[in-house]
Parts: sequence; structure tokens; C-alpha cells
Amino acid sequence: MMGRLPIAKMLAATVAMTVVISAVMVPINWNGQGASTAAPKIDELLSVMIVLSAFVFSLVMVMLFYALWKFKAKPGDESDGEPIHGNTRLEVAWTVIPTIIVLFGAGYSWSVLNEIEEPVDGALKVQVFSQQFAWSFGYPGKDNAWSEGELHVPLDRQVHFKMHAQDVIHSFWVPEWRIKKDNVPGITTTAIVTPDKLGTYQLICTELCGFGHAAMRATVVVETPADFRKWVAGLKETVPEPLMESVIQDTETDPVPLGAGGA
Ligand SMILES: [Cu+2]
Repeated sequence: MMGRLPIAKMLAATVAMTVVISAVMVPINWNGQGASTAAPKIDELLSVMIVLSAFVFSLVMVMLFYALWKFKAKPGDESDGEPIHGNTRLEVAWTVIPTIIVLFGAGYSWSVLNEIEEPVDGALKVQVFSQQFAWSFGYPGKDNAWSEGELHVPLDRQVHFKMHAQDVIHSFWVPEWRIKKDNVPGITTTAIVTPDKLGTYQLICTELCGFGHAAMRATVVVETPADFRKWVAGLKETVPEPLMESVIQDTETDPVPLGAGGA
């Protein structure tokens, strides 16, 4: 029979390895500059997930290398291993612990998504039209002003993007906003963002949608409300008929905010 596993030592090694990996990985600015109220929350979520992953990785590595070292066959030992039936306590532990970790991750992500997608009154509604391989935008008001390839939004005001794919699935992604949302033909999807930094960013299609996918980008300008109003007032074109048609025809499948009693 083998002796008691040095559980305390293995746990200490696991914690030490978790600390080292986290100390290296967490300070790295994985997502780049943030420019929306969601950014710090998403970045924090990522840091927590990195620590959790580092813990699981360390635990597996410590046990693996312990087993490799401790149970290595002696030279010339051709005998079979001991017939071991199992270990109920161990099996319960390796089921319960990962379950708790995964449930914690799910609950935490849920609450962050719920928080960043909480709609507020007075939000600006912008229609987003995606097609191979271009973006265009419709602004509210009696004229339905239309902008091709350039999205402007005011600073510090929540924007509800109502997305309408015209052909295949595209995906709306402004890295600085930390928001990524699929545009699906036939349905309306919604992204909720509150930009909180002035500047010029890029909207990137992040769903492989055909030959021109890599070039499917648009300029995003976050400006003061006054500049924004001026810009919209200066738009010459109105949303073309077929695009307007898709707004009417797409089913409203807005993901109702979690916890708002929808679904
Ligand atoms: Cu696309």
C-alpha cells in the first residue's frame, strides 16, 4: 500500500504556481485600451478567469509531475501495477471542486453581462446594417439619416445598436468597447454600449463572412453630443428602402436583459 499523499505540500505547490502564473498573466493588457463603461468590468472578469484557470492548470500539473516522479517504474521492473478499485473520496472531490469553480464562473459572468447590458432611459437608438462587405448606419428622426462606413456616437450616452444583417452572419465588434454581437439575417440583435472616451476607433466584422471579410470595417467616432448632433444634421442621405424593409421584417429577438423578467 502506498503512504498518505503529501496533500498539504501539493496544495502549497499548486497555490505557489497559481500565484506565479497570475502575477505574469494578469498585468498584461490583453484587451488594449478601454473606451466604454463595460470595459473595466470585462477586463476584471478576464483577470478573475485567468486566476481560476491558472489554479486548475497548476493543480493538474502538480499532480501529474508528482505521479510521474513518485510512481515511476524501477529499471527492470516488468510486473503489473496493483489492481486498484477506486477511491470514492477522490472521485467526489474531483467532481465537486470543478463543479463549484464552473458554477462560480458562470454566475459571475452572468452578473457582469447583466450589469453592462442594463438599459437606461434616454438611450440613443442606432440601426446597424451589415452586408458583404460593408457597414452602414441609420439614425433616428423623421429623415432616417444614413451613414455609410462611418459610425458616430455621442460621449457618455447609452447607445442601443439594432443590428440587421442583409445576407449572411456578420459580427459587430469594437474592441475598445469590449462588445461583440452577431448580426443574424432575419432577426434583430441588440448591443448596448455606453462609450466613455472621446476618440476614433474601428468597427471590425468578426464573423468570417466571405472574401471581403478582412476588409469589412468601419470608422467609429465618439464625440461630444454637440458635435454628434451637428454631424447627424449634416448627413445627406436617408436609409435606402431595402434596408428600411429589413428593419420592419426582422423579428424582434432582443435579448431581454437577464433578470428583467423576460425570455
Ligand atoms: Cu462581415
